[in-house]
Amino acid sequence: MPQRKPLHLHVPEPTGRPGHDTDFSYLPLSAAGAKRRPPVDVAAAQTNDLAFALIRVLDEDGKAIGPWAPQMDVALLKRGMRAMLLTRAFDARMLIAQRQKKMSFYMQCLGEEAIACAHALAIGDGDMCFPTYRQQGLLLAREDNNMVDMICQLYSNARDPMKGRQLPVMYSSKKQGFFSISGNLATQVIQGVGWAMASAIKGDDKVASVWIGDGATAEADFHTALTFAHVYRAPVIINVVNNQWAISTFQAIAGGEGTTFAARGAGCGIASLRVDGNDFLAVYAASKWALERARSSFGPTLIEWVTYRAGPHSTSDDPSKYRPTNDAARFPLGDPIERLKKHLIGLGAWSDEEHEATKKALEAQVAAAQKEAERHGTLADAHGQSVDTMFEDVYEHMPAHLVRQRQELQHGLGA
Ligand SMILES: Cc1ncc(C[n+]2csc(CCOP(=O)(O)OP(=O)(O)O)c2C)c(N)n1
Ligand SMILES: [Mg+2]
Repeated sequence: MPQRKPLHLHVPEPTGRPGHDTDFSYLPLSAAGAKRRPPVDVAAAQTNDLAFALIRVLDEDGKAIGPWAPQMDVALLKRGMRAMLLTRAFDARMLIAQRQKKMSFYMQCLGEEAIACAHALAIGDGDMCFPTYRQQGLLLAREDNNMVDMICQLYSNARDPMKGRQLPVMYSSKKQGFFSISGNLATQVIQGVGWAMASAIKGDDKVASVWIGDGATAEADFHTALTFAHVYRAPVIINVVNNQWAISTFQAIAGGEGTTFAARGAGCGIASLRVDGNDFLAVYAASKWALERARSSFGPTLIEWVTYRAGPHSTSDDPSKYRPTNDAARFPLGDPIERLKKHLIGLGAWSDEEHEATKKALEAQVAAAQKEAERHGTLADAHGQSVDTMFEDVYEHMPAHLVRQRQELQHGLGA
């Protein structure tokens, strides 16, 4: 009898760990301008090659090249630059505020700013985003954004629009097309696809844009949502932000080894693109393409945005324990702000001086909003909502047992 070899499992490992560099050759790249741009009514199967490519617009010199180079005037590009700088300044200041105990928790999107900021410029009023906790740029890029409200939410203070019922960073703003964030990862993909289906059933013209990280795609909800999106050609964009990490877990553990996250869409009959997420122009162009496709009832698009989470997962994380500290600097797609800066300077529309002056002005804007928010308290000085507000906003008419419990609480607190 021939001896059979014992079976064994494959457990993917990142090539880099603290003390030795990552080999980024695991990430297939394409040259800027190299990939075709199909018409927005293309059959989903005709995009399959684009799920394994990397759509890029900005070349090494900061020039916009190829069929995906979008029509963006200088004013819009500068708006994008300001949005990214504002997002970075906001994150930096809120990180310090968390260390000062003014909030319990914070999450930055350092290195990923182009994705939410460019997408925000592409999306239409009335469209609904179903974001994760790392798309603060969707709000910060909007001209009608209220930064004070955002900081009050982070502080869980008396003016917190979420009344202290949500973890800090879980903003919600219906008016701004920013659906309440769910801490239960992947649930929103299914909800967002459902929202898009409802929009089509009503005969409305609004589309949904749903967001998920590489790690969370391993959840069953993601796959169920893809099936619904495909079957009914829901007017939705499914954004998978592949920032290489899910806390301390490398993206290969969620299934990124030997295939791509965009390929999940291709496998489900959904038009799929894999895009350089640190290329502001590519993000804008791909977002516009998918929006037009959805709005014309040609069906959903899945976009994998390739980027790198340059900061810790959250203020509770220490990435130096599981990855090399120079990883973000060595990531082959660079920094999104530096790349757009090079492009704008190349156009003769920006300079180092203007960059620094804009950064300073935006930092002052964040500081002023923070000061205003602090008038309503922070977590540290316990100026939160009164406890008995937790009984409100669930039922139109409060049931008797809750009225009784609230009275007991008020009585107990007063005693
Ligand atoms: C269903 C569920 N499982 C686990 C968690 C805990 N958790 C919060 S964030 C996170 C990592 C998610 O990584 P990814 O989807 O790649 O998004 P990223 O943080 O990189 O933006 C995990 C495991 C959760 N919130 N919900
Ligand atoms: Mg991730």
